[in-house]
Amino acid sequence: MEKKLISIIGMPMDLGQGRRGVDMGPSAIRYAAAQDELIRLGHDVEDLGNLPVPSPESSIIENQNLKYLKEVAEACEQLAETVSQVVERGRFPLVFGGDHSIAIGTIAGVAKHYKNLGVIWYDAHGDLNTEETSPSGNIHGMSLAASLGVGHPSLVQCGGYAPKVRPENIVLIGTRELDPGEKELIRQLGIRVFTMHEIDRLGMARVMDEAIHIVSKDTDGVHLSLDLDGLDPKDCPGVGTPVPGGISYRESHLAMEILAEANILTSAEFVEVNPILDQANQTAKVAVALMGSAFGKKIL
Ligand code: 6HN
Ligand code: MN
Ligand code: MN
Ligand code: MN
Repeated sequence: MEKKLISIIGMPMDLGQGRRGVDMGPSAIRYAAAQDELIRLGHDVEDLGNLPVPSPESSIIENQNLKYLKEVAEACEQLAETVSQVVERGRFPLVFGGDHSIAIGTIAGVAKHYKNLGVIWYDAHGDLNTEETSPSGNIHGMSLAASLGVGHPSLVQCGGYAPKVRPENIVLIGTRELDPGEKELIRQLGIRVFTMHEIDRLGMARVMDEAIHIVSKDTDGVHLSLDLDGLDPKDCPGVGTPVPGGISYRESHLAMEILAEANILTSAEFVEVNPILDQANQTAKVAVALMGSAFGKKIL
């Protein structure tokens, strides 16, 4: 892989979901030596530090169906601005979360620089809820819907425009838990979903080949949104919404290696690492290992 100019941005967000600790995700990923790993692979890496995100103690829930809407929306606007500046400087935005609500900001910052952005959503979940369909009111379960232009205006309009992505340019990988409203939206929009069933049946190599075909067809950029709960909780215990029966460590490395070979990524985020729920920072270490593979690390 050619040398990439990478800018790390930490987003210590935990307002998009119900459990404390995911705000420490960026520190945990840094502690697992993300920057060293990327430099070892020959890339130019700068770390822009963390953006400010309010804590739950200084915030109030005004709407149980859209918890911390104002705070999440404001923080995502800031993230969108920072990510956009990184792209303008010709660099690759690499965002460390934080819960998955931050994807609203990352994608808002990236998508305005592309005519058609492809998105790979690597996750146990669809994150395709709205305030009407969400069982929890947690915004981390709504971020992909918002990027598609579906949901509350404060989220949908992040960055001042909508939608960010078209349904035909996104793929979900590793899906194994969808709420009824999410299934309906998937059918309505015709989104391609590679559930665990497809991964078991076709194998990860074929899934990735098909996924890459979809996200790179008629697109000029591809964003990877990797929720660590896409992996099996045995490999990644440090996540807030674990779902058994997930993608294995090896399958995930293969997926990242195939992505590196295709050389299509223009931005990425690694989210939902919660060190409080983790075992000896294992989940952050997996995040860094996968980053290595995505950025060109080979065994031989
Ligand atoms: N994530 N579908 C559930 C909800 O509350 O909307 C879980 C969402 C999980 C979101 O893991 O990023
Ligand atoms: Mn997610
Ligand atoms: Mn998830
Ligand atoms: Mn397309």
